[in-house]
Amino acid sequence: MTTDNRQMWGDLGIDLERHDALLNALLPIYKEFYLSQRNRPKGMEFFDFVVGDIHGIRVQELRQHAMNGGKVVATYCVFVPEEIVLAADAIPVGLCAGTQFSVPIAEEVLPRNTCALIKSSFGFKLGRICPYVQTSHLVVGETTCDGKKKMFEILGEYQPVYIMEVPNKKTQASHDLWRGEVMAFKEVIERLTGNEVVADKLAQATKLVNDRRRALQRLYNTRKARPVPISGKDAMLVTQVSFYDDVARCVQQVNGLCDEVEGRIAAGEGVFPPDTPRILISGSPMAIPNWKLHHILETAGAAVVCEESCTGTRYFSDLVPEDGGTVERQLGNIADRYMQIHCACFTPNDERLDDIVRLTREYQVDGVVHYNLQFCHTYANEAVKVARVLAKEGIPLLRIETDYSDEDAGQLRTRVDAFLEMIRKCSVLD
Ligand code: BJ8
Repeated sequence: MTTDNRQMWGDLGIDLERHDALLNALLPIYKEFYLSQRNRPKGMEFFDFVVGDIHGIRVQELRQHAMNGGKVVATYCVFVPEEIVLAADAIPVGLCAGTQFSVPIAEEVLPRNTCALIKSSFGFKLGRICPYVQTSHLVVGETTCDGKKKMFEILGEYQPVYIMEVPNKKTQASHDLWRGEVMAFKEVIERLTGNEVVADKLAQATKLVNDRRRALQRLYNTRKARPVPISGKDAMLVTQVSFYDDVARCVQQVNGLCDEVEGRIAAGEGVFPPDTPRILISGSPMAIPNWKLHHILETAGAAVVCEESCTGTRYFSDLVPEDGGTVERQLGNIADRYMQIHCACFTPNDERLDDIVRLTREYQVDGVVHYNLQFCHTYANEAVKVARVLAKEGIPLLRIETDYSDEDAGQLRTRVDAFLEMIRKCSVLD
């Protein structure tokens, strides 16, 4: 932690005492969860550095951009089209919302029976402990779930907020509504930056964001191998970091990591033995630094091989067509691609069920853990259908409802142990 960083955080209005406490809590957890893993790919060193310097160089870069007259646009949801932000020479940054640290601060204002992701993100702003939100000129919210939607109204009292209306159905009228929202967002970003979104720049930005999607798809494809060449914890960290790192740098680092990991596959090398139970996690997103469930599973003898979530496949699965054309046409393509994100806020959302079944096959999964943040009603209710469809497929399911605290870690560990035991017994009987 350098004096320059402290100066920068002070200038950003950070509560330094709280911020010190956050970093002092976070870094030992990272060491325990991540650095204790054996046989990690060397390419993870970059991501270790990024976490070790979590509020350092990247914040400096954003600040420099702002000092040069550029804008920083913060987001909380994978529905916000980053292509448009980048095309206007602004920088999109996905905000952290994955720590218990900021939850009690948020509970001074928000109802306690709100999901931890919402409370964590709001607490970061209220407690002035996140330099990313302090650096941003605009927070873009969305009307996905009720809790978020209403939190954004209150957040707007502290920070400029713009809310995109995400429809709740997938009808033609919903598609039209969303296309209109994407067009309106372009105008908001143009007004914020003073830069017009022109066709060439939008095509370049689309290619760049697609490159990141392709790199993450490539990384996830390596996890289909047996033995799995990278831990679930590491793979998820890569995705989490990609939400706020520079997009081009991230593409380069992820592809470099993939070169190495693909080499491991060719050499038959893995991080866990080949007979390790393979788990798909499906459900609510896991924003950085939420590593709790992965850590419990992988220290209990499982390998997390895929996440069907917005910090997993929903983030990068589909590409935007890169065939260019007018701004209007490209925005239409962007809108259509984002409507393929199967968030539980949609009704019906059967495509997500199809995705889960398909992923269990592609990743040769032995069991699914449905991860539900407490008080997240959309995913909790959708879990009923997930359970039915997996029962039909004969795939074991463990439903977990939790928050960011450590209070239930012991109980979760017991349930995970029993689940893995059951999977092992089933595979012996097969
Ligand atoms: S597209 S999943 S990132 S909304 S966990 S805040 S749903 S109560 S995060 Fe999400 Fe966009 Fe959907 Fe993805 Fe509400 Fe549930 Fe909390 Fe959630």
